[in-house]
Amino acid sequence: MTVTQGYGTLPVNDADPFGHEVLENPLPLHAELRDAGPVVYLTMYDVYAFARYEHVHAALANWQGFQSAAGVGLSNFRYEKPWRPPSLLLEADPPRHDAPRRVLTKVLGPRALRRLREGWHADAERLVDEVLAGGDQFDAVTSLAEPFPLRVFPDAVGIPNHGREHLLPYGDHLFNAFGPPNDLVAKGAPRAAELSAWVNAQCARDLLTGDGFGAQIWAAADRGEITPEQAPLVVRSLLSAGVDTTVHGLSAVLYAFATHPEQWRRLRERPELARVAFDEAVRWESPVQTFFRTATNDVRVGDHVVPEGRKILMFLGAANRDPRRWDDPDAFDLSRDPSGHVGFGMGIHQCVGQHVARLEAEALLTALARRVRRIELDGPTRRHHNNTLRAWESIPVRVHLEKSI
Ligand code: OVV
Repeated sequence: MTVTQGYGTLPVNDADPFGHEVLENPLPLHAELRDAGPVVYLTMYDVYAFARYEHVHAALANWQGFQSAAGVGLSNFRYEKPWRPPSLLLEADPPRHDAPRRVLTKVLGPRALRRLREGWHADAERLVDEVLAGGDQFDAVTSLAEPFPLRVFPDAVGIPNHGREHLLPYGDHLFNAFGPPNDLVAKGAPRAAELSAWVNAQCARDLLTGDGFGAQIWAAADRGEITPEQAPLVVRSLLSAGVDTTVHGLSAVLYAFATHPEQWRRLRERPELARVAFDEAVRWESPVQTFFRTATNDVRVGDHVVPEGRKILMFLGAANRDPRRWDDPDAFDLSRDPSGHVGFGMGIHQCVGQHVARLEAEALLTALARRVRRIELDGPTRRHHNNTLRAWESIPVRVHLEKSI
Protein backbone atom coordinates (compact mmCIF):
# COMPACT_ATOMS: atom_id res chain seq x y z
CA MET A 1 0.00 0.00 0.00
CA THR A 2 1.33 3.45 -0.84
CA VAL A 3 0.26 7.01 -0.29
CA THR A 4 1.16 10.14 -2.20
CA GLN A 5 3.52 12.53 -0.48
CA GLY A 6 5.26 15.64 -1.68
CA TYR A 7 8.29 13.66 -2.71
CA GLY A 8 6.61 10.70 -4.36
CA THR A 9 4.87 7.63 -3.06
CA LEU A 10 5.87 6.74 0.46
CA PRO A 11 5.10 3.10 1.24
CA VAL A 12 2.87 2.76 4.28
CA ASN A 13 2.12 -0.20 6.50
CA ASP A 14 -0.85 -0.58 8.84
CA ALA A 15 0.54 -3.46 10.92
CA ASP A 16 1.21 -3.19 14.67
CA PRO A 17 4.87 -4.18 15.15
CA PHE A 18 4.15 -4.41 18.91
CA GLY A 19 0.99 -6.50 18.60
CA HIS A 20 0.94 -10.10 19.78
CA GLU A 21 0.63 -11.57 16.31
CA VAL A 22 3.85 -9.85 15.19
CA LEU A 23 5.65 -10.52 18.48
CA GLU A 24 4.86 -14.22 18.11
CA ASN A 25 6.43 -14.23 14.64
CA PRO A 26 7.84 -10.96 13.30
CA LEU A 27 9.47 -12.47 10.20
CA PRO A 28 6.56 -11.93 7.75
CA LEU A 29 6.28 -8.24 8.71
CA HIS A 30 10.05 -7.85 8.44
CA ALA A 31 10.00 -9.17 4.86
CA GLU A 32 7.06 -6.92 3.99
CA LEU A 33 8.79 -3.82 5.34
CA ARG A 34 12.12 -4.61 3.64
CA ASP A 35 10.39 -5.22 0.32
CA ALA A 36 8.20 -2.11 0.55
CA GLY A 37 11.20 0.21 0.23
CA PRO A 38 14.07 1.77 2.16
CA VAL A 39 11.67 3.77 4.36
CA VAL A 40 8.10 2.89 5.30
CA TYR A 41 5.50 4.93 7.19
CA LEU A 42 3.79 3.04 10.04
CA THR A 43 0.23 4.35 10.29
CA MET A 44 -0.48 2.84 13.73
CA TYR A 45 2.11 5.00 15.46
CA ASP A 46 2.73 7.85 13.01
CA VAL A 47 6.43 6.93 12.76
CA TYR A 48 8.83 5.90 10.02
CA ALA A 49 10.63 2.57 9.78
CA PHE A 50 13.88 1.23 8.33
CA ALA A 51 14.09 -2.53 7.85
CA ARG A 52 16.82 -3.00 5.23
CA TYR A 53 20.34 -3.69 6.43
CA GLU A 54 21.86 -0.85 4.41
CA HIS A 55 19.60 1.82 5.90
CA VAL A 56 19.50 0.50 9.46
CA HIS A 57 23.29 0.23 9.48
CA ALA A 58 23.76 3.70 7.97
CA ALA A 59 21.32 5.35 10.39
CA LEU A 60 22.87 3.71 13.45
CA ALA A 61 26.31 4.81 12.28
CA ASN A 62 25.08 8.40 11.81
CA TRP A 63 24.43 9.68 15.35
CA GLN A 64 24.49 13.29 14.13
CA GLY A 65 21.54 12.70 11.81
CA PHE A 66 19.68 10.15 13.96
CA GLN A 67 19.83 11.09 17.60
CA SER A 68 19.17 9.04 20.75
CA ALA A 69 18.64 11.83 23.30
CA ALA A 70 14.96 12.17 22.34
CA GLY A 71 14.61 8.57 23.54
CA VAL A 72 15.09 5.26 21.73
CA GLY A 73 11.52 4.19 22.41
CA LEU A 74 8.29 5.45 20.82
CA SER A 75 7.99 8.24 23.38
CA ASN A 76 9.58 11.47 22.14
CA PHE A 77 11.41 13.11 25.05
CA ARG A 78 11.10 16.47 23.29
CA TYR A 79 7.41 16.41 24.17
CA GLU A 80 6.91 13.68 26.77
CA LYS A 81 8.44 13.16 30.21
CA PRO A 82 10.42 9.89 30.33
CA TRP A 83 9.12 7.25 32.77
CA ARG A 84 12.56 7.15 34.45
CA PRO A 85 15.55 9.54 34.29
CA PRO A 86 17.12 8.94 30.85
CA SER A 87 20.12 6.63 30.58
CA LEU A 88 23.41 8.54 30.31
CA LEU A 89 24.47 6.07 27.61
CA LEU A 90 21.49 4.76 25.67
CA GLU A 91 19.41 7.92 25.73
CA ALA A 92 22.17 10.49 25.27
CA ASP A 93 24.06 12.07 22.36
CA PRO A 94 27.63 13.31 22.25
CA PRO A 95 29.14 15.12 23.98
CA ARG A 96 27.18 14.13 27.13
CA HIS A 97 27.20 10.48 26.09
CA ASP A 98 30.97 10.20 25.78
CA ALA A 99 32.40 10.29 29.32
CA PRO A 100 30.02 7.63 30.69
CA ARG A 101 30.66 5.54 27.58
CA ARG A 102 34.44 5.78 27.98
CA VAL A 103 34.18 4.64 31.59
CA LEU A 104 31.99 1.62 30.79
CA THR A 105 34.09 0.68 27.77
CA LYS A 106 37.04 0.23 30.08
CA VAL A 107 35.15 -1.43 32.95
CA LEU A 108 33.55 -3.99 30.58
CA GLY A 109 36.43 -4.34 28.13
CA PRO A 110 38.24 -7.56 27.16
CA ARG A 111 41.18 -6.77 29.47
CA ALA A 112 38.92 -6.27 32.50
CA LEU A 113 37.04 -9.50 31.75
CA ARG A 114 40.17 -11.62 31.77
CA ARG A 115 40.07 -11.93 35.55
CA LEU A 116 36.48 -13.24 35.40
CA ARG A 117 37.04 -15.83 32.71
CA GLU A 118 38.25 -18.78 34.75
CA GLY A 119 35.59 -18.33 37.44
CA TRP A 120 32.77 -18.03 34.92
CA HIS A 121 33.89 -21.17 33.09
CA ALA A 122 33.94 -23.03 36.43
CA ASP A 123 30.49 -21.62 37.32
CA ALA A 124 29.14 -22.82 33.96
CA GLU A 125 30.58 -26.31 34.51
CA ARG A 126 28.96 -26.45 37.93
CA LEU A 127 25.57 -25.29 36.67
CA VAL A 128 25.64 -27.77 33.77
CA ASP A 129 26.60 -30.58 36.18
CA GLU A 130 23.74 -29.66 38.51
CA VAL A 131 21.20 -29.53 35.69
CA LEU A 132 22.36 -32.82 34.13
CA ALA A 133 22.30 -34.49 37.55
CA GLY A 134 18.56 -33.77 37.53
CA GLY A 135 18.00 -35.86 34.42
CA ASP A 136 18.17 -35.68 30.63
CA GLN A 137 15.04 -33.53 30.22
CA PHE A 138 14.87 -29.91 31.32
CA ASP A 139 13.82 -26.44 30.22
CA ALA A 140 16.72 -24.64 28.54
CA VAL A 141 15.28 -21.25 29.55
CA THR A 142 14.60 -21.80 33.25
CA SER A 143 17.45 -24.27 33.86
CA LEU A 144 20.27 -22.63 31.89
CA ALA A 145 19.56 -19.33 30.11
CA GLU A 146 18.10 -17.61 33.18
CA PRO A 147 20.17 -19.04 36.03
CA PHE A 148 23.58 -18.64 34.41
CA PRO A 149 23.58 -14.84 33.93
CA LEU A 150 21.88 -14.47 37.32
CA ARG A 151 24.65 -16.56 38.86
CA VAL A 152 27.58 -14.60 37.42
CA PHE A 153 26.53 -11.08 36.41
CA PRO A 154 25.07 -9.55 39.60
CA ASP A 155 28.13 -10.82 41.49
CA ALA A 156 30.38 -9.22 38.88
CA VAL A 157 28.54 -5.90 39.27
CA GLY A 158 28.85 -6.32 43.03
CA ILE A 159 25.26 -5.89 44.23
CA PRO A 160 23.97 -7.66 47.37
CA ASN A 161 22.08 -10.96 47.07
CA HIS A 162 18.84 -9.67 48.50
CA GLY A 163 16.22 -8.79 45.90
CA ARG A 164 17.98 -10.12 42.81
CA GLU A 165 14.69 -11.69 41.74
CA HIS A 166 13.70 -8.11 40.77
CA LEU A 167 16.29 -7.92 37.98
CA LEU A 168 14.42 -9.86 35.28
CA PRO A 169 10.99 -8.26 35.90
CA TYR A 170 12.63 -4.82 35.90
CA GLY A 171 14.35 -5.48 32.59
CA ASP A 172 11.20 -6.95 31.09
CA HIS A 173 9.24 -3.81 31.95
CA LEU A 174 12.01 -1.48 30.83
CA PHE A 175 12.21 -3.13 27.41
CA ASN A 176 8.40 -3.12 27.12
CA ALA A 177 8.42 0.59 27.94
CA PHE A 178 10.38 1.38 24.73
CA GLY A 179 7.24 0.36 22.84
CA PRO A 180 3.75 1.90 22.83
CA PRO A 181 1.70 1.99 26.07
CA ASN A 182 0.00 -1.32 25.25
CA ASP A 183 -1.15 -4.29 27.37
CA LEU A 184 2.46 -5.42 27.92
CA VAL A 185 3.34 -2.08 29.53
CA ALA A 186 0.09 -2.09 31.54
CA LYS A 187 0.97 -5.56 32.86
CA GLY A 188 4.29 -4.27 34.26
CA ALA A 189 3.08 -0.87 35.43
CA PRO A 190 1.80 -1.88 38.90
CA ARG A 191 5.28 -2.99 39.99
CA ALA A 192 7.35 -0.47 38.01
CA ALA A 193 7.89 2.01 40.87
CA GLU A 194 8.85 -0.72 43.34
CA LEU A 195 11.25 -2.44 40.90
CA SER A 196 12.75 0.87 39.84
CA ALA A 197 13.30 1.92 43.47
CA TRP A 198 15.06 -1.37 44.20
CA VAL A 199 17.33 -1.06 41.13
CA ASN A 200 18.18 2.56 41.96
CA ALA A 201 19.05 1.60 45.55
CA GLN A 202 21.56 -1.00 44.29
CA CYS A 203 23.53 1.74 42.52
CA ALA A 204 24.65 3.43 45.75
CA ARG A 205 28.35 3.21 46.47
CA ASP A 206 28.06 1.71 49.96
CA LEU A 207 25.98 -1.24 48.72
CA LEU A 208 28.47 -2.36 46.08
CA THR A 209 31.30 -4.80 46.78
CA GLY A 210 34.84 -3.46 46.58
CA ASP A 211 36.03 -5.05 43.35
CA GLY A 212 33.01 -5.26 41.03
CA PHE A 213 31.99 -3.31 37.93
CA GLY A 214 29.92 -1.03 40.19
CA ALA A 215 32.88 -0.15 42.42
CA GLN A 216 35.01 0.49 39.33
CA ILE A 217 32.41 2.95 38.04
CA TRP A 218 32.54 4.78 41.38
CA ALA A 219 36.36 4.72 41.24
CA ALA A 220 36.14 6.42 37.84
CA ALA A 221 34.05 9.13 39.52
CA ASP A 222 36.81 9.54 42.14
CA ARG A 223 39.29 10.05 39.30
CA GLY A 224 37.04 12.74 37.83
CA GLU A 225 36.23 10.77 34.67
CA ILE A 226 32.51 11.10 35.42
CA THR A 227 30.75 13.08 38.15
CA PRO A 228 29.53 11.49 41.40
CA GLU A 229 25.99 12.33 40.22
CA GLN A 230 26.53 10.27 37.06
CA ALA A 231 27.98 7.18 38.75
CA PRO A 232 24.71 5.65 40.03
CA LEU A 233 23.05 6.11 36.64
CA VAL A 234 25.95 4.35 34.92
CA VAL A 235 25.59 1.45 37.38
CA ARG A 236 21.87 1.47 36.59
CA SER A 237 22.69 0.89 32.90
CA LEU A 238 24.45 -2.37 33.83
CA LEU A 239 21.45 -3.57 35.83
CA SER A 240 19.07 -2.43 33.07
CA ALA A 241 20.74 -3.80 29.97
CA GLY A 242 22.86 -6.62 31.35
CA VAL A 243 20.45 -9.35 32.45
CA ASP A 244 17.38 -9.88 30.23
CA THR A 245 19.46 -9.33 27.09
CA THR A 246 21.93 -12.08 27.93
CA VAL A 247 19.17 -14.43 29.13
CA HIS A 248 17.41 -14.09 25.78
CA GLY A 249 20.67 -14.26 23.84
CA LEU A 250 21.51 -17.54 25.57
CA SER A 251 17.98 -18.85 24.99
CA ALA A 252 18.40 -17.98 21.32
CA VAL A 253 21.65 -19.89 20.90
CA LEU A 254 20.32 -22.90 22.86
CA TYR A 255 17.18 -22.99 20.70
CA ALA A 256 19.30 -22.67 17.57
CA PHE A 257 21.41 -25.68 18.55
CA ALA A 258 18.41 -27.74 19.68
CA THR A 259 16.95 -27.29 16.20
CA HIS A 260 20.23 -27.61 14.22
CA PRO A 261 21.90 -30.87 15.31
CA GLU A 262 24.55 -30.65 12.57
CA GLN A 263 25.67 -27.26 13.94
CA TRP A 264 25.90 -28.74 17.45
CA ARG A 265 28.16 -31.49 16.09
CA ARG A 266 30.33 -28.81 14.55
CA LEU A 267 30.60 -26.92 17.84
CA ARG A 268 31.56 -30.13 19.63
CA GLU A 269 34.32 -30.79 17.10
CA ARG A 270 35.57 -27.23 17.42
CA PRO A 271 34.53 -25.69 20.78
CA GLU A 272 36.45 -22.54 19.86
CA LEU A 273 33.44 -21.80 17.60
CA ALA A 274 31.36 -20.95 20.70
CA ARG A 275 31.81 -17.20 20.25
CA VAL A 276 30.99 -17.22 16.54
CA ALA A 277 28.00 -19.41 17.34
CA PHE A 278 26.73 -16.86 19.84
CA ASP A 279 27.16 -13.97 17.39
CA GLU A 280 25.43 -15.98 14.69
CA ALA A 281 22.55 -16.60 17.12
CA VAL A 282 22.41 -12.88 17.93
CA ARG A 283 22.20 -12.19 14.18
CA TRP A 284 19.67 -14.97 13.57
CA GLU A 285 17.35 -14.17 16.48
CA SER A 286 18.17 -10.53 17.29
CA PRO A 287 17.25 -10.63 21.00
CA VAL A 288 16.94 -6.83 20.84
CA GLN A 289 14.57 -6.42 17.89
CA THR A 290 14.08 -2.68 17.63
CA PHE A 291 15.14 0.72 18.82
CA PHE A 292 13.99 4.14 17.64
CA ARG A 293 16.06 7.09 16.57
CA THR A 294 14.91 10.69 16.01
CA ALA A 295 15.74 12.67 12.86
CA THR A 296 17.78 15.79 13.70
CA ASN A 297 16.99 17.36 10.31
CA ASP A 298 14.94 16.58 7.22
CA VAL A 299 16.67 13.44 5.97
CA ARG A 300 16.33 12.25 2.43
CA VAL A 301 15.95 8.48 2.06
CA GLY A 302 15.63 7.43 -1.56
CA ASP A 303 12.76 9.54 -2.97
CA HIS A 304 11.40 10.45 0.46
CA VAL A 305 12.10 12.79 3.31
CA VAL A 306 11.83 11.96 7.00
CA PRO A 307 11.05 15.31 8.62
CA GLU A 308 13.14 16.73 11.45
CA GLY A 309 12.06 15.65 14.92
CA ARG A 310 10.28 12.50 13.77
CA LYS A 311 10.85 9.01 15.15
CA ILE A 312 12.20 6.20 13.00
CA LEU A 313 11.92 2.59 14.11
CA MET A 314 15.06 0.61 13.33
CA PHE A 315 14.26 -3.06 12.73
CA LEU A 316 17.52 -4.71 13.81
CA GLY A 317 16.02 -8.18 13.38
CA ALA A 318 14.89 -7.41 9.83
CA ALA A 319 18.30 -5.98 8.92
CA ASN A 320 19.99 -9.07 10.32
CA ARG A 321 18.00 -11.28 7.93
CA ASP A 322 18.03 -8.99 4.91
CA PRO A 323 18.76 -11.14 1.84
CA ARG A 324 20.29 -8.02 0.23
CA ARG A 325 23.11 -8.37 2.78
CA TRP A 326 23.18 -12.03 3.88
CA ASP A 327 23.32 -15.26 1.90
CA ASP A 328 20.58 -17.63 3.02
CA PRO A 329 19.76 -15.24 5.91
CA ASP A 330 17.33 -17.58 7.67
CA ALA A 331 19.96 -20.31 8.09
CA PHE A 332 21.73 -20.64 11.46
CA ASP A 333 25.16 -21.52 10.15
CA LEU A 334 28.47 -21.58 12.06
CA SER A 335 30.43 -21.42 8.82
CA ARG A 336 29.19 -17.92 8.01
CA ASP A 337 30.92 -14.77 9.21
CA PRO A 338 28.18 -13.00 11.18
CA SER A 339 30.30 -9.93 11.91
CA GLY A 340 28.63 -6.74 10.80
CA HIS A 341 25.24 -7.85 12.16
CA VAL A 342 23.36 -5.08 13.95
CA GLY A 343 22.07 -7.25 16.80
CA PHE A 344 24.35 -5.34 19.15
CA GLY A 345 23.61 -2.12 17.32
CA MET A 346 26.29 -0.23 15.41
CA GLY A 347 28.25 2.97 15.84
CA ILE A 348 28.83 4.92 19.06
CA HIS A 349 26.01 3.17 20.95
CA GLN A 350 26.99 -0.36 19.95
CA CYS A 351 26.49 -2.67 22.93
CA VAL A 352 29.18 -1.81 25.48
CA GLY A 353 28.48 -5.11 27.28
CA GLN A 354 28.98 -7.37 24.28
CA HIS A 355 32.23 -8.84 25.63
CA VAL A 356 30.43 -9.76 28.83
CA ALA A 357 27.65 -11.41 26.83
CA ARG A 358 30.14 -13.34 24.68
CA LEU A 359 32.06 -14.55 27.73
CA GLU A 360 28.84 -15.81 29.34
CA ALA A 361 27.88 -17.61 26.14
CA GLU A 362 31.33 -19.09 25.64
CA ALA A 363 31.41 -20.42 29.21
CA LEU A 364 27.94 -21.96 29.04
CA LEU A 365 28.31 -23.44 25.54
CA THR A 366 31.71 -24.99 26.15
CA ALA A 367 30.54 -26.52 29.44
CA LEU A 368 27.49 -27.95 27.69
CA ALA A 369 29.44 -29.16 24.65
CA ARG A 370 31.84 -31.09 26.88
CA ARG A 371 29.06 -33.21 28.32
CA VAL A 372 26.21 -33.20 25.80
CA ARG A 373 26.42 -35.17 22.57
CA ARG A 374 23.02 -34.14 21.30
CA ILE A 375 20.39 -31.61 22.33
CA GLU A 376 16.89 -31.73 20.89
CA LEU A 377 13.48 -30.18 21.47
CA ASP A 378 11.32 -32.24 23.79
CA GLY A 379 7.91 -30.61 23.53
CA PRO A 380 6.27 -27.40 22.38
CA THR A 381 8.29 -24.20 22.88
CA ARG A 382 6.62 -21.01 24.11
CA ARG A 383 7.57 -17.45 23.22
CA HIS A 384 7.67 -14.65 25.76
CA HIS A 385 6.23 -11.46 24.26
CA ASN A 386 8.03 -8.17 24.90
CA ASN A 387 7.78 -4.89 22.96
CA THR A 388 11.54 -4.85 22.29
CA LEU A 389 12.95 -8.29 23.05
CA ARG A 390 12.58 -11.50 21.06
CA ALA A 391 12.36 -13.99 23.85
CA TRP A 392 11.48 -17.52 24.88
CA GLU A 393 9.45 -18.44 27.92
CA SER A 394 10.05 -22.16 27.56
CA ILE A 395 12.33 -24.42 25.50
CA PRO A 396 11.85 -28.02 26.71
CA VAL A 397 14.87 -30.08 25.69
CA ARG A 398 16.19 -33.61 25.99
CA VAL A 399 19.94 -34.19 25.96
CA HIS A 400 22.06 -37.23 25.17
CA LEU A 401 25.15 -37.33 27.34
CA GLU A 402 28.74 -38.06 26.49
CA LYS A 403 29.37 -41.30 28.34
CA SER A 404 33.05 -40.88 29.05
CA ILE A 405 32.74 -37.78 31.29
C1 OVV B 1 20.96 -1.05 25.72
C2 OVV B 1 20.18 -0.64 26.91
C3 OVV B 1 18.95 -1.18 27.14
C4 OVV B 1 18.23 -0.79 28.25
C5 OVV B 1 18.74 0.14 29.12
C6 OVV B 1 19.97 0.70 28.90
C7 OVV B 1 20.69 0.31 27.79
C8 OVV B 1 20.50 1.72 29.85
O1 OVV B 1 21.55 2.29 29.59
O2 OVV B 1 19.85 1.98 30.88
